[in-house]
Amino acid sequence: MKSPTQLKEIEDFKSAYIKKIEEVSGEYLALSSHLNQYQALAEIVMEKVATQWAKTSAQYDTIPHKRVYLFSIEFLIGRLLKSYVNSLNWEETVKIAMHELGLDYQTILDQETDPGLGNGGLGRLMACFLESAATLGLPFHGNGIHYKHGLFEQKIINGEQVEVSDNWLRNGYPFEIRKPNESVIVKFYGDIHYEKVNGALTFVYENYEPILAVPYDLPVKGYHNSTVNSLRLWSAEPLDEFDLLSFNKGQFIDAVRHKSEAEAITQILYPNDNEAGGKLLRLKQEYFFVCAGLKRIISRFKRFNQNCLDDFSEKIAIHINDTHPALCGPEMMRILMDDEGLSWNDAWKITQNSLTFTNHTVLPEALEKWPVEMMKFLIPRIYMIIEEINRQFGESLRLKAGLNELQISALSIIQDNQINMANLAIVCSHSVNGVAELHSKILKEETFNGYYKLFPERFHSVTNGVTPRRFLINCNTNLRDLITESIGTEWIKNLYDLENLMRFKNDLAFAKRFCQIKLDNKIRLSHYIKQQNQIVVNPESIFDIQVKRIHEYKRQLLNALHVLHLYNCLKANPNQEFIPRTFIFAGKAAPGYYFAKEIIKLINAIAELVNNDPAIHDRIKVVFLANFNVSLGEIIYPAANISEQISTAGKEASGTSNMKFMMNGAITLGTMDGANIEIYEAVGKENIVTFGLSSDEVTHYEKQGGYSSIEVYESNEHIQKIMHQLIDGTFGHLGNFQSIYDSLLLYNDTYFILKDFDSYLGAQKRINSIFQDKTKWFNMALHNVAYSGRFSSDRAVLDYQKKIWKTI
Ligand code: 26M
Repeated sequence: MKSPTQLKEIEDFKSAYIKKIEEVSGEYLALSSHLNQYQALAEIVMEKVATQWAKTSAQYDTIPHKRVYLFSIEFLIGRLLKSYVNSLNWEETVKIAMHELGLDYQTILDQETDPGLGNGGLGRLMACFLESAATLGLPFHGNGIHYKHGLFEQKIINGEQVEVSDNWLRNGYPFEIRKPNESVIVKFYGDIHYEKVNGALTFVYENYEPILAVPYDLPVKGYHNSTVNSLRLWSAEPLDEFDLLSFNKGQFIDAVRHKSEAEAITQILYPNDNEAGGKLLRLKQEYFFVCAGLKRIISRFKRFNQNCLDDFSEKIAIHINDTHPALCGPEMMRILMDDEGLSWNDAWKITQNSLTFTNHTVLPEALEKWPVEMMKFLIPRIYMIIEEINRQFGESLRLKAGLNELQISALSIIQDNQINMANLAIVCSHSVNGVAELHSKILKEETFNGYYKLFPERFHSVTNGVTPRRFLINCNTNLRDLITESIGTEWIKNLYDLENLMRFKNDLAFAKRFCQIKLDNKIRLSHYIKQQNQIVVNPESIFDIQVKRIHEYKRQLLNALHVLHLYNCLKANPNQEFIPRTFIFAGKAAPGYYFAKEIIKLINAIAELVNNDPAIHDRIKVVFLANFNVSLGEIIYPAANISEQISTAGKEASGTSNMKFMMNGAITLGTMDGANIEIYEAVGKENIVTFGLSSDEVTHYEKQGGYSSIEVYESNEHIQKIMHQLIDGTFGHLGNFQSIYDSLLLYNDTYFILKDFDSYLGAQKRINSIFQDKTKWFNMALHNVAYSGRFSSDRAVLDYQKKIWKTI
């Protein structure tokens, strides 16, 4: 029964909506397009959010609470309309109103583009942190780049990845506000020389190229509260022609050239994940959003702080998310000295006390290094400051820490004529952390050991987390309702409360509903698969899923080779008892990463072979879903039985899809890597399936130059068979996979795929036997949901507040 207030709310909503449709489309509702229907809803929702936004900003201005600014080159925010509606507690009203107006709510929601302003884990983590901080009511804002084109859209054509440019802004974007009056100028190139002014030697910076940085603000709304924080994304624009002429006395042609060069800076997100590119434009992006963001933060702070910067670091924390914003160190020094007139020492204190740094990967190819020449050329003043930071740091190591020259050069920010950005970030910050226990331990003992020995107190660990609002509550509404009916609503804001679900471990009615929900989610995914890939899958089969960026260290290849092996077994022994499986893959490969693209090709070739072989009788199905993004994840996570987390131990810093799957009741099949180890601790060894070398064992082999993959090959006939199939024409016109064969046998299998193969096979067999025992399986799945509390990003953000930013 609806209350009178609810009825009125629905009626008010409907009339506002009908009017809004006319405003956005110039048509009556009956004639409006789905896109117009979406735009109208988005505008109404945005108006409501904006009211709370203004209020939150005003409150922050009066209450002097320490603010956190998160600097990140990626924020993978996902679609926002449903999130806003649900966080406004408006879900029911909107759903009923839409229904009564004869509209399909889901179709309307599907009109929204999914902003791909990030590559994967790192960017999505930042979006989860923003959502959690707003839900916790904390003053916490993001600072990043307004890419015109986000991560490419992936199509699969003839089994291969084809990249299509993304255009998330094509229909306009209703959830951002452009703030031209808060624009700032960012300066590139130019010359620096010293001049004597009134007897004192000062430097002059001239002939630089000014670029206008224009902010777009997006509201970040807390769940069921009135906090709305901001995500500020900077867009590069030319100074208007008039200003430009007065700047460089240029001609018209120059002005046009300047326009496209300026816009180029924020045209596109670099599509590499875990690999540093070394391109000038990328360095420009990094400096661009750091400079613009810091300038605004500092000027705002002065405005509300009687023009005084003394207690800046007590009131502001600036977080460097991976090394991409590491220029925060020297840029802050530049602003404080050159613009604000502080001495080096005063500026340094403020800078170091404000900055904190998180590392997200230990892969050597991902650690950013920029050529000195490039830095000097593009941002000469910043280079000067980096040199001076490095000189003083070296000096302090020499004098205070008593290090010799060899030790000092190992810690130097400038090495082999390159700027080591991680070293820069560490030296300029007072805190460094990894993103899971094992990862932080590797940082301390290996990657940054030299710094750890010097400053052990600076090193911390904060395990990642994901927001349960997006990855459970909004995407698995049936499970949400079951949980709420069983244990109340407290868990939504305190995920540890899910432990109360263990009360239902012997409750048959609960178990039945729990399992039915999983089945329904699998049916929903099956429809999607049918529609996208024209493959019919069996929702009763085990849904075994690996979705993440395609990368050698994540070992999609291990998964794929196992599928090929199962196929061989079934072909050899067609009448064996076999528990049906659906293997689902999704993920993008960096466009220039040849080997990752070969892996996609192989998965699709295996799919073609297996899905169409009548001897298999549909007992194995292989599906590669194109264009993995946040929206697709929201359909996939709730439908999984098995969460594949099979990286080579020591390589995956944390992983976050492991947490999303877990919350939705999937069982982790994983190596002892990243946060898998903590999932193991949370659920207990009975409720996870692990396999493979440990990180110590991997390191042990690596120190000896690797293991011998040929030996493993020679002693294992299953492996011999699948290896031959890669090159013997098994895949016919779909191609031979010589490069994969070579990487495993000729180049000694850097990621230990063959070494871990048997152990993986054993783990998969254990899964089969558990799956047959429905009660046991339910129990394991329940444990996973119930103990996922510590993997909420609420917990992660609170840990940062306590340990890193010291805000509570
Ligand atoms: C670098 C240079 C040029 C272009 C792109 C990059 C680049 C982009 C993203 C480098 C690294 C990038 O991300 C690294 C990353 O996503 N790391 C992942 O971070 C997650 C959140 O902490 C962890 O869960 C994953 O384990 C880790 O791989």
